[in-house]
Amino acid sequence: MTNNKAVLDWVQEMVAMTQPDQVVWIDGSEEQLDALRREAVSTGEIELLNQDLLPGCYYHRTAVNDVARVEDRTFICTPTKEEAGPTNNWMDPAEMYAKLKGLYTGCMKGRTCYVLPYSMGPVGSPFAKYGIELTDSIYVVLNMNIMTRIGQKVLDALGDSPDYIKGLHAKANIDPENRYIVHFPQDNTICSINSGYGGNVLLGKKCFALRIASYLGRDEGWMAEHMLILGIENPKGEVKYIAAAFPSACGKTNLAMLIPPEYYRKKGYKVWTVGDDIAWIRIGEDGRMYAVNPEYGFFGVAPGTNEKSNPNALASTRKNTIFTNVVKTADGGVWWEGLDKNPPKGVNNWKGEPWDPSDGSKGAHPNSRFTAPAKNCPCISPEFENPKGVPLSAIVFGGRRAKTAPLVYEARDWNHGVFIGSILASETTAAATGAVGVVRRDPMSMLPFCGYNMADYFQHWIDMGKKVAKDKQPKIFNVNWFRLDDEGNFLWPGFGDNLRVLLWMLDRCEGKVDAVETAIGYLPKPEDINIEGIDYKIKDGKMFDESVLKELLSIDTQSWLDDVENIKEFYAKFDPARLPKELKENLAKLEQNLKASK
Ligand code: GTP
Ligand code: SPV
Ligand code: MN
Repeated sequence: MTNNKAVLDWVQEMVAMTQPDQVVWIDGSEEQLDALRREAVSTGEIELLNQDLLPGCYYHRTAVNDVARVEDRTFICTPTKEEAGPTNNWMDPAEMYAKLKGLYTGCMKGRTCYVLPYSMGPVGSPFAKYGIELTDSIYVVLNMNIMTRIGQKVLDALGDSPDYIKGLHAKANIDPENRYIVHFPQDNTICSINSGYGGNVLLGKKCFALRIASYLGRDEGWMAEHMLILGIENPKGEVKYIAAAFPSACGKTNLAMLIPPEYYRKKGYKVWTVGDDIAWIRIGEDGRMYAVNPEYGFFGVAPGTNEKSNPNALASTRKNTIFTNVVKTADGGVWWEGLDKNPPKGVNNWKGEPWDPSDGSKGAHPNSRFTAPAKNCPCISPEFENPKGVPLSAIVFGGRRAKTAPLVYEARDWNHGVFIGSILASETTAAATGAVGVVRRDPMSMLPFCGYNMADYFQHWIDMGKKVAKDKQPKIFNVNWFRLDDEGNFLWPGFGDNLRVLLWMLDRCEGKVDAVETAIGYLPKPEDINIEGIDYKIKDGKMFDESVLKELLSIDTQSWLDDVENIKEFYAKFDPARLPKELKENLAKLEQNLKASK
């Protein structure tokens, strides 16, 4: 399939180490993919779902101990520990290569090694980057076929160039004690072993498009971010684009596909999805920031997805989709918590065990997922494949905060916006193994995904801002859809109604509304967030109204001062010489402002 010596030599070397019985190159043809689907069905690796209900759809269960990203087993192996920084696990590259060699040697005996060429970004576009993943999992090949552009066309576009990202994945024994997800940024290499779960094994996604790409982007003057990209079309037909960084399982897919509330739909507003997880951002010829989605599909959280919360995501999963760790129903359909109020009876849970929904246990894993082609999405943007990307009007950061963070606020300027991103905090979710619901700092939602020292990453953000003229810089905002009342109910309706907040942002970008200057940044005047038509019950006897909006826009100075102490502790992890002075200045200013407003 290729004469590329750099590719052939590397494949040969990896095959000699892993010792598969066969090597199969993936050309991307439907015939080959279909044969693989049949083979995986015959071995039970995947199950065919009801083809009348869900044509082209398959079902998969992972090992019970292998259901999420493993941050404690994810490494950035730069030559020095300082390059990886205090927020990444690090090991000396030579030591790690030796350890991995021990684990990989002979691990594909009796198996087939698939050689999978893939592209992040449209093949042949100047912005695309290519990778080759070696894997012994048909499930991985089939998922990568949905999530990326694969096959012969990628090798043709790569030609003789040695400029590709090497990825070696082996399931081995799915042994959690020897599970490693390792990045060697200087070698353009990713090694993954002993997992079969999404983000650990679909190497084009978090490993390449974020960890390796963030490293490349710093050197090459662009940015790889954990962001959705959406377009908002107004009744005049003008479309403005927003990118938003929220930590895992904090609402990117939902916001990217939102359906405007009826009030806005009637007026002619539309939302277009460009991406739901990853944005590569470059400065375009006109000096503005442009974002592309390097992916080709959605690897979305299933629980909570329903006809009301996210009909576009649901519609995207009705054909040619792979479901992982959800419930398979008796008629060959799928179910998960939050799909509807009728859990199927007499079927197995995601673990494959008999399951009784009335005992309170969950049928689907909280991090169960669908892998759906982006082109299935009813609101996929016409610009989805535009190799130049879309111009950004605004950048949004957000997390899950029960208290403290208001519904929305705006940065005073780019550097203040970088500061706001750097202090992003959120409650942990089921998307990674470990405790759920613990507040942690997750700068730019990149804590698990930054491929180098995060202090240098902050500096890169500051530097990128300097390359863009002030009037062309996207405005930066922070949002929190997850504020709770004292009984744990969401105060804000969320989902489609989030558009109301995005429209305030666009009004700010166009200079159409004023804001209130506060200690933390600019807040909306409550009357500038349109709440007409909101019909949201917070709890029995309490409907959303203007007073709730005011509460959502209030700032509790003491809890912010407590947060400042926490931010200081977080910043103290970094080498003070590396942490940008602009961030330290903004932290000092925040503290000073809060004290003055007390
Ligand atoms: P990753 O794929 O892990 O990066 O997640 P994501 O950021 O795309 O999150 P997603 O949109 O899948 O949402 C995760 C969970 O948050 C789902 O259970 C949603 O139902 C819930 N969620 C999303 N948006 C909102 C919102 O506006 N309000 C509330 N209350 N919940 C939301
Ligand atoms: C996330 O955890 O942010 C995801 C899912 O998007 S995974 O691909 O597993 O990383
Ligand atoms: Mn994600």
